[in-house]
Amino acid sequence: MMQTELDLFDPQTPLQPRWVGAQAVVLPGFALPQVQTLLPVLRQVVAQAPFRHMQTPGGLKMAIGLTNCGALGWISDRQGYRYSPVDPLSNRPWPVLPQVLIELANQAATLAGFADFQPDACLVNCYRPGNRLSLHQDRDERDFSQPIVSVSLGLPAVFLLGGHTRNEPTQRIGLRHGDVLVWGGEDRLRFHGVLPLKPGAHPLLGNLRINLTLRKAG
Ligand code: MD3
Ligand code: FE
Repeated sequence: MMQTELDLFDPQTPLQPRWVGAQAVVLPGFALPQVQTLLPVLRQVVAQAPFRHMQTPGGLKMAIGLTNCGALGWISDRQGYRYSPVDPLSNRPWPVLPQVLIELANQAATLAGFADFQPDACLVNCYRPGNRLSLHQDRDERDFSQPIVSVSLGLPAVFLLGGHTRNEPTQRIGLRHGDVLVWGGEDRLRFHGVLPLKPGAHPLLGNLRINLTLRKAG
């Protein structure tokens, strides 16, 4: 059965942080206590700035649906990848970054050893079965000494964590509903990606995986 709640009495419940790099840690189920608050808040964000399939600089349409909230949002078009203070669909500022997300990210970053993390951007990725994210680095932020915090919701995924060059071997890391991943320091610029999402039905999100990445972009 798929995990929907944290069962503290289940000895299998993974509560231990798993360090997957010197400064990269998975906090299993860390977001679960906030999920009932997060989902309506996310619905509000998507109502103001809907998921859309952005163009890559090469002219292809991305399969993953994207939107943003916060002072800055990550965008892609024929001009390239960058952060923008306005949603190009509406020419209006992105929806406000909800306080519950700022606090969740700040608490997770603190546990991982990054004090005072103050995100100003949250990229929201929406995966459907078959969608994948090819190996890449996150290099569009101003200050690489700032960590990134990701929150996984809905269908589980296999995350690929590589090295500092594209050709190094990757480790596979399972990410489930409610898991939070924090990475920074020497792991901040590691190549990473997501394997094709397997079909399934999550009790709260159906056939979707939503990934939030909280960043200090500006
Ligand atoms: C560890 N998103 O939006 S988040 C992205 O699941 C992105 O949607 C993925 O990569 C997703 O740019 C992965 C977790 C993640 C992201 C980047 C990392 C973990 C990382 C970079 C280095 C090490
Ligand atoms: Fe990334």
